[in-house]
Amino acid sequence: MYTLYSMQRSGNSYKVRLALARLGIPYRQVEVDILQGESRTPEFLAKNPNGQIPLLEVAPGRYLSESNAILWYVAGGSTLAPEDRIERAEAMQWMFFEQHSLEPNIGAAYFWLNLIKGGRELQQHALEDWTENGYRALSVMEMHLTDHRFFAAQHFTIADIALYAYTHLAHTCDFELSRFPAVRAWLARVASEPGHVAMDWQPEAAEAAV
Ligand SMILES: N[C@@H](CCC(=O)N[C@@H](CS)C(=O)NCC(=O)O)C(=O)O
Repeated sequence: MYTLYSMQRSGNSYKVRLALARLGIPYRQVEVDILQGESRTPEFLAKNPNGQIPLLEVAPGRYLSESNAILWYVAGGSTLAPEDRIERAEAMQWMFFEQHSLEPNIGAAYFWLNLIKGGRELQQHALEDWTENGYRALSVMEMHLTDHRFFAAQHFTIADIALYAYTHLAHTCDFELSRFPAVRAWLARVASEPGHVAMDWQPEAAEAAV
């Protein structure tokens, strides 16, 4: 059985929980509190030298990091991971976009405004850039979703899971989504997919970090 090192309030970790739930794959979950430095201990760094979650133990002693790489691994062979050459490349295109244009802006705003006490004051200058670039990313998504139901392969894929994680949190960190009707319709579409779970959902086998 997989072991997922994850933090409940981490959007990158939520991507993996969402995919595993949707695929009906059982796993053991270990909560890692990054705010307490639990991803930077020597024990954790031995598993992921990059000191970040999510981290999936795919076989004893074999670890995979980077949320979107984990999505490709767990979804491989399912309809969530397109196999057709161009559809696969399009899914990757949107997952790279997520990491380069969405997560560093909306993800950063979410982290500092929701998880760090006094984060707004500490990051006032950076917040302006995150807001501008986050809105730009939302505009790109809006343009695509105006005439597409999903991001790749014309059906729900891991590209949607990757983009959903931080987009569905955008309203919690000052982003006003009323300007993006197609994005809001897509958020509702993803949330109504069979097997969808919310960010606070945990698998039955969840365990506290030791
Ligand atoms: N590109 C990575 C980013 C992972 C990431 O930023 N993880 C954050 C939590 S969402 C983390 O572990 N931060 C703790 C740290 O960097 O010390 C991914 O997509 O998995």
